Amino acid sequence: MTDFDSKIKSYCELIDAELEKILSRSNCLQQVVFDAMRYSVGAGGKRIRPILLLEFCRVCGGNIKDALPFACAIEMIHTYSLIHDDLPCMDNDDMRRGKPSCHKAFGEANALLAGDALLNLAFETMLCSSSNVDADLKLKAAQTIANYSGVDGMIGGQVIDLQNEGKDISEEILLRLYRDKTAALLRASASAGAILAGADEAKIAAADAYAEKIGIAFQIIDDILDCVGDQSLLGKPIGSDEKNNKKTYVSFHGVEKAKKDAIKLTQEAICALEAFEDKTFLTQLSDFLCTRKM
Ligand code: GRG
Repeated sequence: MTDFDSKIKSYCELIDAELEKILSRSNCLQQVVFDAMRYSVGAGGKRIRPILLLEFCRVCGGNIKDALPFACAIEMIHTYSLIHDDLPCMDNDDMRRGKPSCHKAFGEANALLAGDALLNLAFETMLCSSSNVDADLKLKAAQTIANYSGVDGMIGGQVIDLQNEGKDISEEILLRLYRDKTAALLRASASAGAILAGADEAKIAAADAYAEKIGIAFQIIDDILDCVGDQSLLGKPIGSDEKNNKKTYVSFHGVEKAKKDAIKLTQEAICALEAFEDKTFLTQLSDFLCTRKM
């Protein structure tokens, strides 16, 4: 195993153990919703957002144990967005992370409530965390996460996406959509990690700029995988964008240019890491995301 793989593994173990602690509950009257929350959180995501948060905290001189509640919170917000996105009133997807989506396994009402509950629990986890981090920094990190995941960020992106379904949108709107729907939560993760470490504004801005670039590249890669990916690795059928007549970066430019542009954005992201002394893992993570198959 490479150093990079073992670092990913140890981050994932730390995050998964903490998520398990936060979400474990037995024999309560609302058990079904806890089961639905645990089912979706535990369904095998890559944990990219919490890893980014912990690593930016570390490279800015912070203690990753102190940032762990925030890392779990960002994964809970990400999972809630996937649960809601799969609902029949949104994308109506039956599979997620290689398993039946939450509403297929637990019914629509329970899936809706599991998503809502994860969002609330995320904020409770951040605001009640008993770490050594200064209260002002915790507040600033939670505010940043609220802003990027809300109506001016991820939710806003989802609204623009739904409103433009089947329409002939411009490339400018498409990129705005990618920035809000996909890059915003990655920006929240990187910025919150730097904030919790007490980084200065220049470092927070560099973390944010890095995550914006890899976020847009991430969505372009997602479009490529939907076209030419391996559905057994992706855990969901491919070709859904074409089937739904959805405008994507690939439909504008084709797979080859999309690949080139994702590489260019990744290189620009790596340039933003100049602000940090220890950038080995983040550089490797950028390349890993750019060449991912799932
Ligand atoms: C419903 C509020 C609300 C928002 C939905 C996140 C989102 C917005 C929709 C999900 C579908 C989608 C294509 C989102 C773009 C971001 C993206 C590619 C998410 C998948 O992230 P991964 O690959 O997932 O990190 P895992 O399963 O590895 O965690």
